[in-house]
Amino acid sequence: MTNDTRWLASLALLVASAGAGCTSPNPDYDPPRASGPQSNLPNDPPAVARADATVDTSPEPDAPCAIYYRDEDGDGFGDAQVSLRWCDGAPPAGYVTRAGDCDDGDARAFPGQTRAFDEERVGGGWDFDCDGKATRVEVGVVQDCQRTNTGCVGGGWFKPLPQCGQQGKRMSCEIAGYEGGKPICKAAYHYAPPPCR
Ligand SMILES: [Ca+2]
Ligand SMILES: [Ca+2]
Repeated sequence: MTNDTRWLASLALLVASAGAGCTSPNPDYDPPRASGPQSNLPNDPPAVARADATVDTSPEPDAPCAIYYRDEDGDGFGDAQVSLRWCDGAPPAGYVTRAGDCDDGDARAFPGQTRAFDEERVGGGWDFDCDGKATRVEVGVVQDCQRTNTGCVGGGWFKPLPQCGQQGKRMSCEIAGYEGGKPICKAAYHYAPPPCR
């Protein structure tokens, strides 16, 4: 080894030892995050900022237009023949979103009605649940009146059992008084149509 080569070897050793002991921070190094995607690329944006990169600053859209139906009797169902298109949010007074009322002048008649009635609809007919049919609700055949400790039981319809809208003979059992603390029952007769819906 010549003097020149010895000098070059010493210089190389000095450079290597200086690099091994370096502790200054590297400006291009990002420390690892606690969780989420890891990167040490310079100027890497935070994960949260990337997730919310799109921000909707447009104004709230107008309320959508809808068709509303006149509800004259206030039963919550409107007349399909009387409707309007409304674009101002809340429904206009006297109008509802549901159609299907088969008699908008009689609040007893609406889709889904479960009660039955023995007085005809205001608009005529006996279809109170708006299913297109007048259905007679179960009509019991007449039974003798009997008293219980608290009242009277029995009564019912005489045959032939009437159809909706037809007059039929019916017997009811009523309390006429008390004897020894127990009710006295008597039969009462009347003619009426059966309950229908
Ligand atoms: Ca109605
Ligand atoms: Ca019906």
